[in-house]
Amino acid sequence: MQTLTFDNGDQIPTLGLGTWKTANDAIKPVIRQALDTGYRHIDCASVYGNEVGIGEALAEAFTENKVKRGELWITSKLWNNAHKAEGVEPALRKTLKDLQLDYLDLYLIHWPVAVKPEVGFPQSDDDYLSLEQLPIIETWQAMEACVDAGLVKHIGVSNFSAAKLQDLVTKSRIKPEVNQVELHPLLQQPALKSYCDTEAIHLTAYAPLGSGDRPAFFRSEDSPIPLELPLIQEIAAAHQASPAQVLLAWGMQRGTIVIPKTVNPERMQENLAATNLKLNAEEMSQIQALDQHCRLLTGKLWGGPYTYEYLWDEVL
Ligand code: NAP
Ligand code: SBI
Repeated sequence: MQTLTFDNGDQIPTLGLGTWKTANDAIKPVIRQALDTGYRHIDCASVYGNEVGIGEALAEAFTENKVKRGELWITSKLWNNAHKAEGVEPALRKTLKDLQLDYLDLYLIHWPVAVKPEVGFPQSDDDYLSLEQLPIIETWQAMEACVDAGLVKHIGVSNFSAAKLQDLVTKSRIKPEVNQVELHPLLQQPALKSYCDTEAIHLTAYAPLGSGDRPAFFRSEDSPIPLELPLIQEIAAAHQASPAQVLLAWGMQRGTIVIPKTVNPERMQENLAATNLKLNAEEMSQIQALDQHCRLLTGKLWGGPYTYEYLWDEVL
């Protein structure tokens, strides 16, 4: 198992299983299969609505002595409606109850976007709380308290720009150790990567295969498809590997963690085997040249004060 190391020596497997879009009533066999295949890192979130099913799969695997808790890396995420200081620990405790765990390895603020506690998905501008009304540092201090309480070992963020991350780093007692963002050859985010490298913050790549099954709401008609890029297919053929393996190997070789989602047992095996594929320096630099700064999951899903420019600290 290939890993990256945290300051305290803890190790996160560089390849984990994504769980977004797998329904609660379908996820139990998927997690059981993943553990049997050798996955030791699962990426979860309360908003995916499937943590109960994941918890049942984990509990069964522990009872059957298939794997021990200490051998797993379990990440989950705080949803946007629980950013108020008093909402953070209850949200984490709900996730722990659903997952049937007594601690998480990593808990992330899912988005730098706050909505009112009674709102699940915002429908109108009135559903939002601005970052002036609810500064991220207040949420972060409640995350730090969860570490102090032994409920989570590491804390981090997701969908944070370098500017938002830097602001948090300067204000935090426990520094954010991970930022989970969209990363694939069409969206390489070199400036964010370089900032995270400097601060020793691990980057996790979501949608590392291009999120081909993302809901229509997130798609634009002419989006390119990373798995279908001719260069990716040529490199795959040269290594007798699959395009998915090339995308994942590229992500890991540039020092990021990848969390491909699949419900298919053969693809699970294929994706995990990408840890054995080594690309050469020329292939790495050819893939580097594919960057188009193209977000496949656009940040245009939020309203209120959370415009694209405000969210990503860049102009569209
Ligand atoms: P993804 O992993 O890039 O792509 C998933 C799609 O690729 C599915 O359609 C899957 O189909 C297919 N696939 C998997 N392995 C394949 C292979 N070897 N060959 C061809 N196709 C393959 O997309 P994602 O699920 O959007 O992202 C991964 C994970 O990142 C999520 O599940 C979630 O855990 C996390 N995420 C986090 C955020 C965030 O805001 N923090 C946002 C998005 C995603 P099958 O399942 O049918 O195999
Ligand atoms: C959801 F369950 C619902 C909406 C949604 O929008 C953005 C993308 C996202 C997310 O926030 N994290 C994901 O993995 N997908 C998502 C998930």
